[in-house]
Amino acid sequence: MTGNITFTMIKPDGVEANNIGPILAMINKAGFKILAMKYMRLTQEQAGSFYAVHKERPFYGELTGYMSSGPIVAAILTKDNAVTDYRKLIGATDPTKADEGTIRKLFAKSIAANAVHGSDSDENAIIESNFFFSQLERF
Ligand code: IDP
Ligand code: MG
Repeated sequence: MTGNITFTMIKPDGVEANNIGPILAMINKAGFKILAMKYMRLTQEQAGSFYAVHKERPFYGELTGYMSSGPIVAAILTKDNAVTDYRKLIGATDPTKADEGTIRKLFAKSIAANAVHGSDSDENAIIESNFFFSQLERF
């Protein structure tokens, strides 16, 4: 069975370019509801633990530095098949390879500064949601 939540962040480039509103509008238009949301800035250490799965990748330092470089919007989204449908809505990691009309095609600056995060599995959606939100912060 596929789950009905996914976790997203609007990354520092998306915030800096005033794209919070347009990105949230696309999320709502695609049928996702917002269960939880916060506007905050990660420390490099927090970004490092969120992305710990990428610790051995060559871009880990760049990624954690970048993700702590400015504020982000974190949110839990709900919809049937949330993980799969949200990955379709955001498009490929590298915006030059993202399909037309996807969030990353429209808003990403580069492979690192790619506008949004989206969970890659139901299991990670739960882990990532728990990293940012308590039960009291979900509606
Ligand atoms: P995803 O965000 O599409 O799931 P992942 O492979 O999980 O992509 O990588 C996590 C994040 O790390 C990406 O969204 C991007 O910000 C960054 N990243 C991935 N590959 C590269 C790279 O080759 N150079 C720099 N940053 C990268
Ligand atoms: Mg990923």
